[in-house]
Amino acid sequence: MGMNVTQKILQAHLAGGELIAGREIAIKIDQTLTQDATGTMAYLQFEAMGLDRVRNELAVSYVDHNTIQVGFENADDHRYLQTVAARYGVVYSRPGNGICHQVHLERFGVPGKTLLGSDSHTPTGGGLGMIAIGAGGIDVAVAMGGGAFHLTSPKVVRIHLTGRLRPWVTAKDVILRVLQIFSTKGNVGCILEYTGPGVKTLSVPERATITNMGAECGVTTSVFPSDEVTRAFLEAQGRGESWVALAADPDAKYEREETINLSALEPLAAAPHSPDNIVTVASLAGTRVEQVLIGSCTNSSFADLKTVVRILQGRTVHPDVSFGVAPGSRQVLKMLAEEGGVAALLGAGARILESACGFCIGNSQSPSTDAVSLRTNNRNFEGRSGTRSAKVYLVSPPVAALAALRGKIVDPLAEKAIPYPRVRMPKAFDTDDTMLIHPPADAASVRVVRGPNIGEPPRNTPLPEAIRGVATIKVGDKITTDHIMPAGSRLKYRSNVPAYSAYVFEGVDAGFARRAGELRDAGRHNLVIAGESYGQGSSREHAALCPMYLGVKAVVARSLERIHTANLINFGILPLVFADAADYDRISQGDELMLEGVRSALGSGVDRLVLRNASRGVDIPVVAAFTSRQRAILLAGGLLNYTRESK
Ligand code: MIC
Ligand code: SF4
Repeated sequence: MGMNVTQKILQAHLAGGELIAGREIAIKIDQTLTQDATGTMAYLQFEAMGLDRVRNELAVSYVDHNTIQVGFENADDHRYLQTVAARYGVVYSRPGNGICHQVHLERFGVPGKTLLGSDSHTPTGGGLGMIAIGAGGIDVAVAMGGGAFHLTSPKVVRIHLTGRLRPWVTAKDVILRVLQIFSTKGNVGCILEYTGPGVKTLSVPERATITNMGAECGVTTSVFPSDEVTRAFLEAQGRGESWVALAADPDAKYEREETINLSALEPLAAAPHSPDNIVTVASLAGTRVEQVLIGSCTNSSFADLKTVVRILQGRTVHPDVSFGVAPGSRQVLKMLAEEGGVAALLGAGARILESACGFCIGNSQSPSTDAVSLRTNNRNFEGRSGTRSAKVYLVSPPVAALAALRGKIVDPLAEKAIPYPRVRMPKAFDTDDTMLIHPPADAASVRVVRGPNIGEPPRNTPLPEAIRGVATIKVGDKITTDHIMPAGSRLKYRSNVPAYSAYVFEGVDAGFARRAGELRDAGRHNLVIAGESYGQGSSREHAALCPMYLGVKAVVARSLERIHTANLINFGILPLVFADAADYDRISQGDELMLEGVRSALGSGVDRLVLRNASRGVDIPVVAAFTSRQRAILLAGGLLNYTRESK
């Protein structure tokens, strides 16, 4: 039987299990990437594993998130990351070299390889025909140590592309359409695979925009075939030898199929406060805009920014709009500068921002109170921008550029004054890699430097026989990891778990951390009660690690997202699902809850537990469906304890 691209890559990397959708498989990981906000913990965990050198083909450590450097903490992290990379054989991408996903696509991605990254947008690599998956830092640490990555064998969903994008309609509109079809929930365990005649009309960076933001659907990853367009991109990056052709067999099977006619798409936007709240740009025309920001790992390629330059050239940004541009990489910025694009942007009144995550993670450029902010990134969760009352719309770079000029949202299809600039992909990119530092061959004498803000990752205790405590918090649907563990101005505590833990659920219920800490100190347990799709969004394992530190032992939800579930297990927190979703209503915040005999139940392979709500005198059945490996990790109190025990 024919195979699709996903199956071909997974089959070639299979290290355990069978490719039957829904079963657990283990795959060999060729490449890993980390970024600084998740990286310090990942390397501390790698060090705790006691290996002498990374064992996978290529490990790259990027510094792109915490580059704002207010106070010593970020710079201390960078110094640790640089020295630990040299010590253990990791390539170090210096701050200023660009956003991990953009740089990895340009300089390292290889069709047909597997990539595991400690960032949820690692699927960007799918634009090059990789199986590129986001995971928690500790899973990446294990992969750097040569260990396999465990995942659910995916349901492969085909997205068949026909037609060709019209002027002013872009790859961003394709992925916004995908989000309209699939939404941000209910897609756990799926991989989106793109096929059809429309594929060859899209450049690699356009494909990468699509696979990048596929992360918002909650899928495992997204993948494109590798074709002549891929070859041309790699050749232009001076890496033509990395190219291999990769396509689905004509009789390949898929679990579900959707067709998108690129010719019929129109400019779309994700309205506040969710990436799947899709509306047409035309329906927003006339909305006044106070801020426009172009950049992020979704939309900051050379072609994206050149399109923006051509729209803005010789024109001036509206006086009421604060307008910033963050090129995705040093390569993009340098090439724009060499062509005069930076001068054109400055001439138009742009603020040139660092080639880093910056505004996207909310560590700068917070909008004014109640402002409408148009951004080209991938997440518009409430408060992520740093301003709770702001209304963030996610759009394509040309839609953003037009709004910056006019001070209001413009329907580009009705645009008369400015012709749509069709930008060609360059024949050769600037491949200056001087901000990549390769590790020395003999690293035994390298001293790893840790600043005072960098603490050991805290250890959990083995799972107790009984969990007895309180529903310390009850939250609703679609709680993201930004709700659980805010980034933005709190980012500098990423390497200091006790300090960072004070902000768990900060924007949802500022009293949570104090209450949870008090219960923990009194020897009781904390339980989190949640609605649907708990743990959407980022891969940050701090959303499990910090609750663990506060004594959270279980999360009971209507449904849970993939990376967060894995992170909870990795830190010894039980992720449980209501057997009957209606039982969510039978628990209130503050109720006394008990799970008796959990250890024995898990040890014996039982997949249902009874949660006793002592405050109401009711028993609630909950699903504890884990693989035998996950049970062992939970019993040990997390992956670090488990890895030590199984040595
Ligand atoms: C994000 O976009 O939310 C982040 C910040 O890149 C996160 C990683 C992190 O929290 O460090 C992600 O997407 O995984
Ligand atoms: Fe950085 Fe934003 Fe991309 Fe996350 S989504 S990696 S914060 S640019």
